[in-house]
Amino acid sequence: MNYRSDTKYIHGGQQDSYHGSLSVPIFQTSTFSFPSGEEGEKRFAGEKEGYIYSRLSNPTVRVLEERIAAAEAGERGLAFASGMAAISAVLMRLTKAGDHILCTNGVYGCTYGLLQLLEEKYQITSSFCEMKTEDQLRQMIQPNTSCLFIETPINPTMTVIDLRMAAKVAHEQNIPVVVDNTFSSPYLQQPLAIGCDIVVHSATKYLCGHGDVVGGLVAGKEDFMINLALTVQKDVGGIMAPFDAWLLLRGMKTLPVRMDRHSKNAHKIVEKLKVHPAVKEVYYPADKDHPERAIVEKQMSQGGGIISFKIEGEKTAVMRVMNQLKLIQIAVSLGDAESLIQHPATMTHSLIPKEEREKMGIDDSLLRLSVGLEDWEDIWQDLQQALQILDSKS
Ligand code: LCS
Repeated sequence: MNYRSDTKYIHGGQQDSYHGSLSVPIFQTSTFSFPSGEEGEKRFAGEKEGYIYSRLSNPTVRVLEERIAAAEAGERGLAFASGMAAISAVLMRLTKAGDHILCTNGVYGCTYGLLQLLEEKYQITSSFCEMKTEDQLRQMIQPNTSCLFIETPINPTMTVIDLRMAAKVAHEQNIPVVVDNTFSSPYLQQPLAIGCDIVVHSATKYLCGHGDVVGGLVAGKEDFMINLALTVQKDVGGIMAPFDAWLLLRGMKTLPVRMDRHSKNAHKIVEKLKVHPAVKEVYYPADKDHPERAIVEKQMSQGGGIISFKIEGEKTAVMRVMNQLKLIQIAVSLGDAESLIQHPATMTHSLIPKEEREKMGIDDSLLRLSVGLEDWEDIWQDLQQALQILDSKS
C-alpha cells in the first residue's frame, strides 16, 4: 500500500506479522541456521532469499532499512553503525583513487576530517564550493569529479543549497549527488524526490530523537544500494546492531510530531533572539530574513529545530553564556528532546583549521542551539538569564 507521509514513519517496512507482535522483535542473533546444506548454498549464491549472518542482514535492521527508504522516497535503505560510517561507505563506493569530490562550503567537522583522510590515503581530492549558482558549480566540477556532497542546511551555519539546481548541473555530466539530510530529516526535506541520488543521515539526531543511539542511514536507488550492501557494507562491516535498529524504529514513529514541535519552538526562540541586544546575528532557515529564504520555501516544509547565532563578544563571552545555562545542556549532537547548545569553533568544527573555518562562516562568537521539546518559554527563560551575564563585567 502507498501510505501517506506520516503513516510511513509508523508502518513503513513492516512486512512480517511476527506472531502479531505490535513492536518489531529484536533479532539479537549473529547468525541464522539453514535447514539444509543445499539451502545454505542457495542463500549464499543469491538463488534463495533468507538470512545468513547479521553483518549481511538482520530482520530487525531490515525493517528499519525499509522504513528509511519509504520515508525518503528511495527504492532501498541501508543502516550503518554511525552517520560517519554511512558517509564513508557511500564515498568509498562512489570514488576511486585520484577522483575529486565537490563539497558544500561547510560540512560537519568529521566529514571534513574524512575528506582529508581520503586525500592523504588515496589522493581523492575535494574542493569546497558555495553552490549558489549554476555557473559556480559548473566552474568547479572537474573531469575527475565523482560526486557532489551536499549538506543542507549546513552544520552549523544553516546555509541552504538549492538541491534541484545542484542536481540539474551535476546530472548534465552524469555526476551523482549525495545529500546529508541530517538537519532536516525526511519529514522536512526529501532530496530524492527532487532529483538527488543518495541521501545519508546521522540517525543519531532527529531520526532517533532521544539521544540514546549512534547510527547512520542511507537511502537511494536499487542498483546503487545493492552494490553498497554487497561490497562496502558487507566487507567493511560498519553495520548497525539490532537493538539500535529497534530503538530507531521506535524513535522514528514520532518523527513528524517531534519535528512539528521542534520547528514551532525554534520559531519562537528565533523571534526572541533577533531582538535581543546581545545577539548580533541569527541563522535559521525559516526566518524571513534568511538569505536563501526562497530556496527554503521551495524545498523545506518547515525550518527544523537548529538555530545558530552570534553574540556580541568573543570566546570568553560565549563560554560565560554557556556556563550560565541551567536547563539547556552544553553538549554536541542535536535533535534530541533536550535542548542542547555547543560552540562549533572549539567543539564540532574545532579540527578544521581556523582560516578554513572562518571561510565557512564559523567564528568564535557563533553558538549552535538544538531546540528541544521543552516548553519554549522555559528554553527562552534560560537563554535570557544566561545572556544577561554579558551585562555584568565579572
Ligand atoms: N552529518 C551531520 C550533518 C552531522 O551533524 C553529523 C554529526 C554526522 C553527519 C555524523 O554522524 P554520527 O557519526 O555522529 O552519527 N554531528 C554532530 C554534531 O553536530 N555534534 O555531534 C555530532
